[in-house]
Amino acid sequence: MNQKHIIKTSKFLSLVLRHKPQVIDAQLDPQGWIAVDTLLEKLAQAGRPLSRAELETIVRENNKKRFAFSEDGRRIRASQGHSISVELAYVPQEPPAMLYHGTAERFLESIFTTGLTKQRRHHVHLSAELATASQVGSRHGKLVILEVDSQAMQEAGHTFYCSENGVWLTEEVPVQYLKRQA
Ligand code: HQG
Repeated sequence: MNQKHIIKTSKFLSLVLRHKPQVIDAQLDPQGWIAVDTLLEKLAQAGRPLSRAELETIVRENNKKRFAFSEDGRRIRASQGHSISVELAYVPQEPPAMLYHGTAERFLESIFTTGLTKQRRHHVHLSAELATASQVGSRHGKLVILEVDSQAMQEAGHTFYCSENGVWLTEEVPVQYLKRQA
């Protein structure tokens, strides 16, 4: 598998495991899992054949560790980023004192009116690393980095979760905890 094919397949897997399992006539369980055998079978039937070894390569090499196998290796799911309803059983965790959110300049007016809201996902996504926030924000347009006072939020009773691949998640970030990075 070359790099291009890996990325293309990985994007298709994100679609299936986060947003639209129906595109390959598959179903996820309430926690977002699907049996690996079923997934491979459905992919083949949909004309997108993938071997177990190729799937393992994708899971291992994915730059953001978007997918995870169950402990016994029989099931797979996306670690975060779903738009369909799943219960990932995240455990609340204490965040670093400050987190970052990368976004596009054109969203700022709205963000500084209502705060960061989760849009079509289940949470607002934040990162501990500036580099990650920059990448995320650049996808949307002219990059702006927002600093989130996660310490003050936590003290005020907001809950934070950390996904298996290190993305920080929370319900919303009210305006008073946001600052545009100079
Ligand atoms: C913005 C990727 C207007 C928000 C990344 C963002 C991440 C508002 C966009 C993960 C707003 C939503 C998530 C408000 C938030 N008014 N705009 N009140 N509140 N926004 O893609 O955080 O590659 O749903 O700033 O790496 O960009 O998929 O969220 O620009 O971890 O694995 O609305 O997606 O991961 O965009 O990215 P998204 P995001 P994957």
